[in-house]
Amino acid sequence: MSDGIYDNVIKTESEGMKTERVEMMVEIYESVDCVGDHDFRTETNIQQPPECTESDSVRIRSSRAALVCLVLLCVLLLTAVIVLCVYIHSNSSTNYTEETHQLLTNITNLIEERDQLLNKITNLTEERDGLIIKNKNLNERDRLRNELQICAVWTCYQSSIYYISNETKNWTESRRYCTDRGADLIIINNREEQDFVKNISGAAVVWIGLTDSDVEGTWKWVDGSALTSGFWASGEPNGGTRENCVVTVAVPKFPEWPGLVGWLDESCNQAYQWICEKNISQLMLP
Ligand SMILES: [Ca+2]
Ligand SMILES: [Ca+2]
Repeated sequence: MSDGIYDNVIKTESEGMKTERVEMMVEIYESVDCVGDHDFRTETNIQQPPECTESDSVRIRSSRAALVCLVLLCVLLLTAVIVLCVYIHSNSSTNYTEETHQLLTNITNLIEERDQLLNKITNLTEERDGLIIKNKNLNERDRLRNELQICAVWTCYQSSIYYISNETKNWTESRRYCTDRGADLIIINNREEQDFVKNISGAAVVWIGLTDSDVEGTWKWVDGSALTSGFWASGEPNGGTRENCVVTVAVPKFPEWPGLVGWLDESCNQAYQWICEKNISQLMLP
């Protein structure tokens, strides 16, 4: 009897401990479920303790409140952005308008300045043209004055004027003297001109514009024309390649050679007087 009672007591105590263990496990599972997914508990049809349902409600309300606050904040932020954009746009438009006005003013000033410069250019051009005409007239006057001075020094004969030098030079320098004055060494075309040269040269030996420097024996005038007939002295030309320029002698230079009158070929490096000839028609050229 006592053993049965003892066994019953032990059995009762074991069952009580098992019951408490089961209740503790249930509480643990319930706590875990509350922390975890609420919907999962709903789907598994686990009965929720009153404390868990109230916590969820508080959290949902908090979430809703946070969501509302977030939406309001977004609306406020969007409103602020819109207001800021409108302000920037209006301010920029004002600045652009002022800048455009300033640029138009500058363009107008530049156009006026350009017109003034064009007027100045026109006036300067007219003044330049006037000075050019004035300078041309002065040059023409000086040219005519020089020609008159030349005519006072040079001798006129038929259609040409002639200048006989007092100094002596070689043939090349003598010719340069003539060309520097728009003339050239004399070209004797006929007997009358040869007699004219004889008269103005007197006893002088003078260079004339005849040479065979290019081709020995082929005599050419300074204008490039070939010699057709000449007034060579007796025995001339006789210098070969040593004597390629021509002088004319009006008076026998050596008594022993009385016939040495007319043209002689001479070394071009010899120094003699010279005669320049210029056609009257060249006086009219500038
Ligand atoms: Ca010769
Ligand atoms: Ca000779």
